Amino acid sequence: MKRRVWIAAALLFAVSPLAAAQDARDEPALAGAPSPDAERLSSRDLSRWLQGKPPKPGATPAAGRYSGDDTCQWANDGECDDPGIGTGACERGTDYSDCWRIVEGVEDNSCRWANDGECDEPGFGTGACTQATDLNDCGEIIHLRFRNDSCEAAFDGVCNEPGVGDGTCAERTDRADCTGRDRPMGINDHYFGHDDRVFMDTSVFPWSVIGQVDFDAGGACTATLIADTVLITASHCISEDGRLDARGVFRTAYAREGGPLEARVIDYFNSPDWDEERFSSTDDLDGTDWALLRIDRPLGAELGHVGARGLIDTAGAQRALEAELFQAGYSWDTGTHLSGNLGCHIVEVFNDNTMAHNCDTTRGDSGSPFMVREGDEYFIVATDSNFRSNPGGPMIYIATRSEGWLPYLDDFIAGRIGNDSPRPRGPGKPPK
Ligand SMILES: [Ca+2]
Ligand SMILES: [Ca+2]
Ligand SMILES: [Ca+2]
Ligand SMILES: [Ca+2]
Repeated sequence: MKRRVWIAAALLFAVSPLAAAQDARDEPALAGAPSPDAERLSSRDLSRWLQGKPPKPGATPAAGRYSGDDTCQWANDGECDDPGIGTGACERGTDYSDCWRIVEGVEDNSCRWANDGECDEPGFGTGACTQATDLNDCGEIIHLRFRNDSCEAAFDGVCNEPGVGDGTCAERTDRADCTGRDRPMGINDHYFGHDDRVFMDTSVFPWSVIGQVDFDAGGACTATLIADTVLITASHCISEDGRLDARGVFRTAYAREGGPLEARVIDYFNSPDWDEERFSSTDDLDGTDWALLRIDRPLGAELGHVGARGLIDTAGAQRALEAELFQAGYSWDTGTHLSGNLGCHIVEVFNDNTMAHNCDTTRGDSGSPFMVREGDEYFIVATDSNFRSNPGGPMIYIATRSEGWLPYLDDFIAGRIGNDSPRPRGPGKPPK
């Protein structure tokens, strides 16, 4: 066993829209190409790079061989951080051990976790292997590395990256349109073989009430207004090192005329059965991965809010499987945009208050809502939780069903329960 994989990683990797925009500005030119220190690119190298393929080994003259050291603070974390090739978090040449394979086009199976049926690269996999050392398991991710869909013109069906398209997108920010939507099965960025996400208009309900909480303790998760002053998100978003801390700022309706609205999180209530340690080490407590948050301004009175429904309790498991789901969240790879799915489905209902789904979700989507629609009304039936490793098969994506928190909702809205109140003994039994 390497370790359990869960979307709590989103806490480490989630980026605020501001930070993402900053990253985009910092992107180097001709990103992903061999080091500019190397010989000038041949047209063949350039065309291979544009197709997402690394230069052939040996294509770079020895005089231009990549060299350097591991003095960067992000050295040896398994991810190449060299500017022009990787994330750009390190000075050029100071992340040598993580970068040299990618620069020289050496994709191999040298990791000890190679050929175990699970992708172990950072980002796309468990992170147990260095990039480019788990080739057979990670498959065709070469053209996905260091690219995203953060451009304003992403997901519009036209490649807008410079060189290939009209250049209205920065390098490497219009991935789906420039490299296609097919995705390998079994990677953590899980699109079930195909990325079907679209951008949502956050000036329009219900997308206007799906926002993001930037936590004071670090990290960010998606959260949704379900009452004038109440949000629903995932418990793992407010839990770290055995402590619960929900303090943070909720921002929503980014595209609203007049700008986004924001409020402070001032209280929370999560499952009495929540246990971070057990959640992180087993699959036993996924049904408790929910948290109600209270904010200090009635944004729901201004913007409206969605409803909540126990879909399995009210419709039964069979009809629930047929329901069209609407999901949206602040995925790590779509920049400042709210991205999501129109018409994905529950694929299995579990008795522990969870369900598996086929909605395209990734890091940053933690806490994001799965909704059903009735006319103009939307009802949250679950929130995004984690994914389960499934060697030999695609990852299993787990959402926490609303049935778990519905019994507490009225009491939390009314202020009868919360972080400063004693725990109720059970559903519907708040303390006197
Ligand atoms: Ca690194
Ligand atoms: Ca592997
Ligand atoms: Ca585009
Ligand atoms: Ca898909």
